Amino acid sequence: MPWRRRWVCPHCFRSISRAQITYVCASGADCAEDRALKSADPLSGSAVCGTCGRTTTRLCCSVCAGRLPEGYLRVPGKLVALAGPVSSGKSTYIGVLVHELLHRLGAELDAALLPCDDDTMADYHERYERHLYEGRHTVPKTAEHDAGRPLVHRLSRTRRGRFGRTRRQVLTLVFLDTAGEHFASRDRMESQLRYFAAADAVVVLVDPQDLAGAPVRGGGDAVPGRSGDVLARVLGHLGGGKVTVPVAVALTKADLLWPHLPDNSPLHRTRRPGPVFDADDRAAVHAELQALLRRWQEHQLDARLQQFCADYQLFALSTLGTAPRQDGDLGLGGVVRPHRVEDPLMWLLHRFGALDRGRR
Ligand SMILES: Nc1nc2c(ncn2[C@@H]2O[C@H](COP(=O)(O)OP(=O)(O)OP(=O)(O)O)[C@@H](O)[C@H]2O)c(=O)[nH]1
Ligand SMILES: [Mg+2]
Ligand SMILES: [Zn+2]
Ligand SMILES: [Zn+2]
Repeated sequence: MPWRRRWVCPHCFRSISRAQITYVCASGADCAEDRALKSADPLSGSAVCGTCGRTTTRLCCSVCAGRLPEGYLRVPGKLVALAGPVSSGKSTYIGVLVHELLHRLGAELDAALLPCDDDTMADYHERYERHLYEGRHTVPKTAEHDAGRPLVHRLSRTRRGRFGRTRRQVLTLVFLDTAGEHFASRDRMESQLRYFAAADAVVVLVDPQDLAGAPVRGGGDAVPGRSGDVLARVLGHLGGGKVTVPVAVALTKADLLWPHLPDNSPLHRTRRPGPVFDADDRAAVHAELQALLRRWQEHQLDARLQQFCADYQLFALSTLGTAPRQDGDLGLGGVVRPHRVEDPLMWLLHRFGALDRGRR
């Protein structure tokens, strides 16, 4: 496989060349060397630390000092970015999705989720897991000044094709979990520009309470019409003309919608387990959501998507499975019971050719 000339750093989203990628010593506290090991070629596979003499395979971006995931130079994978307005459920989605991939879905899809480094694991626990799964409580609102590090994971899967051929596909999931306020103004949005410019796919979260005609309006922070504005801004940053990368638009908090939907609505169904993309189910859910948006007088949203995106799909998911109590304690006895949180990723894995062939 020919080496590429440039890579996108998954931490600062700058385009970096071979000269901007350096080895660092991985001995930690055992070694005083904290600078980049200059002379070694990043493509050589390893370098020896001149101070402690140990071999290291750890590569960093010399612009931001962020660590590149194992195997990143050879397989950068598809970078998936996340967006959504205030209180749309971004932090909860990250917290629950990563947990599901680590504990349940990974095995079901025969896929491995690898955190980029120890920082990612520590950040994940501190910001999400600790609250949701130990405190049985909602995650705190992301502070506006919080310039948190992006959470970088690699989801890799080996697809079994015909004649026993296998092919590895990697999604590099980069969650830059900023406060939703950052999407509220054009200025703030500039800082996120590189993030979206670097994305190979985008997941946009929408709180149904922000949709003007939805039967669930009235949540504390809800601003009818806001989702459409955010969407327009995000799409505007994805490219001058038509956005060509796949865009997954997901209504969060679908549990609020369920009581208002007929029993036979596809939004009640659960996904058939297994590493297979169910095209019929996908089409049914997408069509149902288009119909609902029309009924809620939100055809603007869908019209914008049709106008600006070459390739988009609508999803409805519930990260918690039910509304939390007023004090933030989780309902359902404190247990997180997600519904279809994996759907946008399943679609993207399918789009990037990483799932097995259907049974049909
Ligand atoms: N009913 C219901 N409510 C949810 C669900 N997930 C999240 N919420 C509610 O939505 C609130 C906001 O979720 P967050 O994940 O903090 O939203 P965010 O997009 O990170 O918000 P900012 O950090 O302010 O940008 C939570 O505190 C919950 O009260 C869900 O699956 N169902
Ligand atoms: Mg948040
Ligand atoms: Zn960087
Ligand atoms: Zn060293």
